[in-house]
Formats: sequence, C-alpha cells, structure tokens
Amino acid sequence: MSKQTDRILKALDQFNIETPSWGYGDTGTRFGKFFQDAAAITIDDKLSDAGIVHRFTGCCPSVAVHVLWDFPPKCDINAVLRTARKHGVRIGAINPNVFQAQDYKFGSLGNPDPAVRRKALRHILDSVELMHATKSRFLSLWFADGSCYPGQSDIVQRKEWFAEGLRKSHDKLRGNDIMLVEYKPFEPAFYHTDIGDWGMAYILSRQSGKRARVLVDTGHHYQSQNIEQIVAWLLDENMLGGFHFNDRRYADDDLTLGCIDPYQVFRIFHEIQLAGWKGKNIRDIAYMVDQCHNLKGKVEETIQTAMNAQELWAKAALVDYDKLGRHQMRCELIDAENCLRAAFSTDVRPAIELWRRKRGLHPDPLKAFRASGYERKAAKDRAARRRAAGIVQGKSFAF
Ligand SMILES: [Mn+2]
Repeated sequence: MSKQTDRILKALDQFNIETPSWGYGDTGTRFGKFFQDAAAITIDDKLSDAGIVHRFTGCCPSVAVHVLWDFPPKCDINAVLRTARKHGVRIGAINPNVFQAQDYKFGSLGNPDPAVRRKALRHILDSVELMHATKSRFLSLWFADGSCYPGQSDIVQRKEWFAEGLRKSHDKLRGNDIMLVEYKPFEPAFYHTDIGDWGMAYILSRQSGKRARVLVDTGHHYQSQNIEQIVAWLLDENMLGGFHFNDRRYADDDLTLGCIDPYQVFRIFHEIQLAGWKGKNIRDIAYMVDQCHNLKGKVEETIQTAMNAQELWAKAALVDYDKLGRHQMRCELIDAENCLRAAFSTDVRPAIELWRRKRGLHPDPLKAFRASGYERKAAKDRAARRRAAGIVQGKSFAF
C-alpha cells in the first residue's frame, strides 16, 4: 500500500460526522415548504434514516437532536434510546429550543422580562439533564436573540444577562461534558444579534467556565470572512468546540457541505489536521451537519454530505507539512500554495473506496442506498401514515 493511501485510511479512521435529526423531516424556507413523501414524521423515522446513512457511509454514528421537536415534554427517553440502538446510532449533541415559543418574541436569555429569562434557563437546564440521561457529551446552544432596530435594546445589558444565563447553564455540566456556544451575525435579528461573531462567543464561553467552547457554523459568517483563520485561532486557544457544516453562496443558505466552495472546507480541515500534527488535541472536536434539505432527497443529501466531508478530510490529510513549513520560512509563496493545491487536487476516491471495502461497506454509498429501495418504501409507508393520521402537508409560510 502506498504511503498516501495509508495516510488517507488513518485519517478516515479518525473522522466521524454527526447528522441532524431535523435534516430528515420536512423543512422549508421563509416562503414555504416543499413536501416529500419519504420525509420523517417521528423521531423513530429520523433515527431510522440516520441509521441508514450510517449503515452505508460508516462515518455517521451519532444524531444531533432538538429537544422540543424530538424530545417533547414527558416523552419516554428510554424508548428513544432503544430506537436509536435498534438503528445502530447514538444520540449526539442536545440542542435546546429557546426560540420557538411566543414568549421568546423579544429573546430568551437576553429577554428584558426576567420570567422569560428564567423560562429559557430552565429549559436549558432540563436539556442538560436530558444530555446526561442520553449519555451525550455535547450541549449545543444557538440563540435567535437580538434586536431588529437601533435603540430597541441595551446591548451591554443583554450581554450581562447572557453571561449570567450561560454561566448557570455551564454550572450544571460535569465530567467531560462540553457546552458549545454558536454565533451568527444576523437572522432572525437584523440589527444586532446578542452572540454575533466568534469573538463574542469566545468571550462568553471563557466567562462561563472550562467546559465551554465555540461552535463554528460555516454559514454564519459575513461574505468572504476567513473561516479557516477563525478555526486556527480557536484551535490555538483550545476553544474550538465543533462545527455545524453547510455551504452557502449568499448568507445562511444551508446548502450541501462543499457544494459551492469545497476548497474552503479543505482549508478548514487542513488547519485542524495541521494543529493535530503540531501536537494539539483535536480528538474532541464535534463535526456536525446543520443543513436544510428542502429540494434533494433527505437521506440522499445526507449521504452526499458525508461523502463530501470524507473526501475533503482525506485530501487535507495529504498536505506535506515539512515541505509546507520550509516554503513558508523561505517565503516561497507559489511553492507553499502549491503544497495545498497538490493535496487538494489528488483523487482520493480510490483510497476512500478501499477504506469502505475494509469495513464491509459498498464502495459507493449513494449507489448502494438507491439500490436498497429504502426511500421508496419509506415514501409509501410514511405517506400512508400521514393519511391515516390526518396530517396535511400544504400550509404556506404565512397562512
Ligand atoms: Mn447551526
């Protein structure tokens, strides 16, 4: 086996990516939803879909869950755990929901009303309990909080409320739990967002305690922002918690990972593997997907996502660090850049196919999934269940 193939196989052994339960259900845009018969209806369906993705890709063993959508109040947690086990996956990051209820119209942890802030904190603390009950390591926090108009809010007052709420959430963690703090520059707030960029997420995480880290959602940046630099800095500060991967052309488009700019994902992966090569601990990074599968088949798009991620991770594993370092020290710009390009241009697919064969997987997960007939069967079964339960798909966004 060539040294290159060996390097790819080792890199793939260390790379898993978590799929989101919400990626399997019907979702849409601000303008409406386009429904799919095969879309998951229940948490059982979602775990079944996630299990299928893992069965064909071998690199998606866990599923991120949303508390209110997947674990409504009084649901049987053990039954969900049994279902996950049955489908060969485990529960991954726990995502509280502090943005959906009417109470949160003007925010959650940053709401001027102390009763709403308490309600949000209560829900997050309940989510930590769920995290312990499901043996998940990650509490994944995203807040829609912010304001839409100048003068609407006292920005610094809200920062203090956030610091307090996050500290209290962090206090409930134990052992090797990790609290992930996500940021986003805008949407749904269009003037200021309480946690608007990585610096704010970093400050709040540092103030919360040693188990808090920053979560980088690749779609949550301004155009042309250098995400790999943010990643490199967070790694160097031991503050990189994980990722929500998706791709975009304009804003938070939630498109398939790597579909618009695969070289950017490669550059992010390169910074991570370079840090690992330099001795940083990169084993605890949570690689997760946060996409909206509106148009493509949901399971197919998730499989495509996992395959794209593996391919770009494998390419990033091929960078010659010694050579790169020498060119950097001599300011040999073209040669240094070509070090990255050489790795990026390598066709890693045969090595990835070999990795799959060694694990008893089909070399082409998408082809194998299509041949399995799973989607046809799910569409028939779920359409019938929707009819029987009187679930109507067809409401528009504002009606
Ligand atoms: Mn996200």
